Amino acid sequence: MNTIIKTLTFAGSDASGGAGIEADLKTFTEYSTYGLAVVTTIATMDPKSNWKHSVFTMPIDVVRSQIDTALASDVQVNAMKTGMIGSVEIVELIKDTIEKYDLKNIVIDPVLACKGEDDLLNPETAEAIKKFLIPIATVTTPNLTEAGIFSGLGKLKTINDIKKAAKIIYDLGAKHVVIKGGKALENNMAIDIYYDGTDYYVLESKKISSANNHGAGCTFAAAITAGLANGLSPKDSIYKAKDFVTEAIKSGFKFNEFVGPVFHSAYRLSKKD
Ligand code: PXL
Repeated sequence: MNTIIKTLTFAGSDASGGAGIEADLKTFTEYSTYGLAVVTTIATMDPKSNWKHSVFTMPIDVVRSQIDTALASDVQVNAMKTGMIGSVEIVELIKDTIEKYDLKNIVIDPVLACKGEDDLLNPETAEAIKKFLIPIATVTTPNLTEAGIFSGLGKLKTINDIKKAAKIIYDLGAKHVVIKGGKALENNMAIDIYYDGTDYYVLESKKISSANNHGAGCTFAAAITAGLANGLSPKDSIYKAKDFVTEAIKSGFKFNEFVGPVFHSAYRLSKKD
């Protein structure tokens, strides 16, 4: 049936289910879209070593074969996103794929590190994301660390710093920039700043005192993607995604002593109460 709306993610797998393609596909489904996924990396976490992350990057041929599979349908993908990408060559392949298939509604979530992990993914990969993907983004959703790196401003401490970074990232070519301040800013509110090239919007929600927010960033970007796929404007997609992820965080739960993921079905279930 050609009326089915399709969403595509290029992201890493998080077997614990909160982040990565697991978050993306669940979110795509919550928005009543048909999700497709190209796995770029597999992240694992070691329960015997304080949940230490390891990242296994997919061989380029395997990524290419998945792309051929995912895009083999005659019906266009309505929107797509990127998440964790393990290598420069995969970044370049994604850019080439976007051009070759003329993909539209592109959400770039420039994941450079998992929360709590100090090591950035390979810095060359960060450079490649900045050079090849940010310029073709319909929407990009860096967190404070990522926005500091892409803007060259370093540590962003105030709303004004964030606004400056958003403008610099917009000037790299992204049409809509949302910087996720989240809980990091010293304030009672979880604040994100959205810049569309003309205006700055402050997206606020009450800080939720929950440690169970693993996957919030992926879920937010996936919700924006699915909003765009459903025909919402970038602005409406971003605002709805903020509500969606706020509910998901409110219903986050303790998975084990190390991690608590968000619950991706919470927005839908909250509407039924
Ligand atoms: O939250 C960032 C992130 C993205 N993608 C994958 C991850 C993580 C963090 O754990 O595992 C696959």
